[in-house]
Amino acid sequence: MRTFFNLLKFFRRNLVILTLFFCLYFINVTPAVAANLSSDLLKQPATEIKVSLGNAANELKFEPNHLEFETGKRYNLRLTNPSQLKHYFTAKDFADAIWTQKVEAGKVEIKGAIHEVELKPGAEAEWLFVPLKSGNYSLRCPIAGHTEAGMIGEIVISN
Ligand SMILES: [Cu+2]
Repeated sequence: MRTFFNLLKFFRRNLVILTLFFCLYFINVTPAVAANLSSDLLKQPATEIKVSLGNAANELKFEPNHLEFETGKRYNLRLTNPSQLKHYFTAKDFADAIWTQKVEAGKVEIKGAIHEVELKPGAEAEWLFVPLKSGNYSLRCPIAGHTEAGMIGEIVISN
């Protein structure tokens, strides 16, 4: 019983420090995951998946509008816009469930978290990422009238 009280006293005295360690642990999860991924997974070739934002006939839809990914695999999502309209690839919850290595467009590479990609007419972009969290996520183009016209999609991440 005395040991228990001593332990309790120890915890109370060190609560601030313990809390701090706990916080640091969570803050460090993403960089730790990234470090693990970069060591071996990023050397693997990425599975290529193509998605067209709109089409040559200017129909307001994603082609395909259903995407499937698996956690722990590396993907290269190739986005194209063959239409004469500007479109967005917006999937915020999906973006939170993946680790983005980079987004490449033209001669530019953007590293770090990405939540939304805008493609002007004729534009192309490559999104390299590794899904981390399984779930069903929604995709849409938030330009006025586009979501309403059916420019929506579903993204499934499975384990
Ligand atoms: Cu659109």
